[in-house]
Amino acid sequence: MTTAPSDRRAILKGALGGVLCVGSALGTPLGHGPAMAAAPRKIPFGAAVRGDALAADAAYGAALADRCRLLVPEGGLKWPVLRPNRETFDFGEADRIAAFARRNGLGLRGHTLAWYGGMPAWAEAITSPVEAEWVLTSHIETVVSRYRGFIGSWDVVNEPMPDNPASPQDLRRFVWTKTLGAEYIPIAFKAAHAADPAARLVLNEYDIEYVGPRFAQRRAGILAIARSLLDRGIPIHAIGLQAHLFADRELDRDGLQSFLREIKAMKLDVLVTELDVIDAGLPTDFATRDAIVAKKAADFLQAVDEVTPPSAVLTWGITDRYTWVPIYFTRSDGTANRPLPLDSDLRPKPLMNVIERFTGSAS
Ligand code: 9MR
Repeated sequence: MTTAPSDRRAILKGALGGVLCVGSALGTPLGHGPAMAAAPRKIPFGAAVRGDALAADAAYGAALADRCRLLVPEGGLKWPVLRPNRETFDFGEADRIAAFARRNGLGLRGHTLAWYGGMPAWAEAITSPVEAEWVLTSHIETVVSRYRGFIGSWDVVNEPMPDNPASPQDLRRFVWTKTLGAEYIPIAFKAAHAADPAARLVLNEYDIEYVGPRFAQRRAGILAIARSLLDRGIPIHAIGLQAHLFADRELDRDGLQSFLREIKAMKLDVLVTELDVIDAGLPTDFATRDAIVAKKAADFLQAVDEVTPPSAVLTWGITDRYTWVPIYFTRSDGTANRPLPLDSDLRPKPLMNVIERFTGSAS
């Protein structure tokens, strides 16, 4: 759930007569000189959650409830889970996660409405533009309106850029671009807005924070999409930085920050939506590895924060017990990956401390 800019302002407790002042989350204390000390700000911290693990593993649920202010289903709202066939919507897993969030007083984000990943074969087989627009918009209408008023923000379009875009206008080839071209993006945002006018609508992307032409092109592509939506008066509220960080890749601080300045100039929010640190190339020793992982995340968060404090920070999982990373990035030494804030025994690692300090959730 994203927060309005006003909610992102930290309350600064004035030492002078206990006066309460409201000031920028990062900025200098307002007003009265050295006596004012900045209290920690509050940025909602959340994590992606797996429905099967939640059902089977009580300690995992307790860790999520204890550490998070919001959750996002890691798979429960994706097309292959919701749409086993054209006629059916299966909300079982998403509803169980929503019920868990409600029981524990947590917010929920929605992920995702239009994404190439794992589209069911029946949908991928659509060739008619008219049918494609109907299937896409009716899906969005049904899913978004089911959680209207509870899911506060949606990753409407996820990963629109190809890995190596030929130009900023290049888009990933899958059923919606094959049938509707670039127009699938405004169609999706308009449908999401119609289904829940209060929901914050997010364009979510990965691999935009590194040095090199491929990453610069991906940043330019995301900016072009956002600009085009705004120019047409189509609602978009935020850019999601997935932030699947590679521990051994160099961040392009300048490139990332000028990208963020453009987003800020468009008056869009920024969220960190899927933070984790891929440790496949790091030393075996846990303490060394965990320290490098934490430092990479801290460097990234600070670079973002210097331009625009994110309205939420979510990690893609809470514990190394349940992470997507080994699907693609297993370690050659045979030890398990350690990309997330809690280890596989649910003990906090230095990454947890970095996030708690950054979001103010430790205080
Ligand atoms: O972590 C998710 C993994 O469990 C799924 O198998 C996979 C396919 O649905 O998606 C993973 O999540 C991805 C997310 O939806 C989009 N950004 C990249 C994430 C990691 O691959």
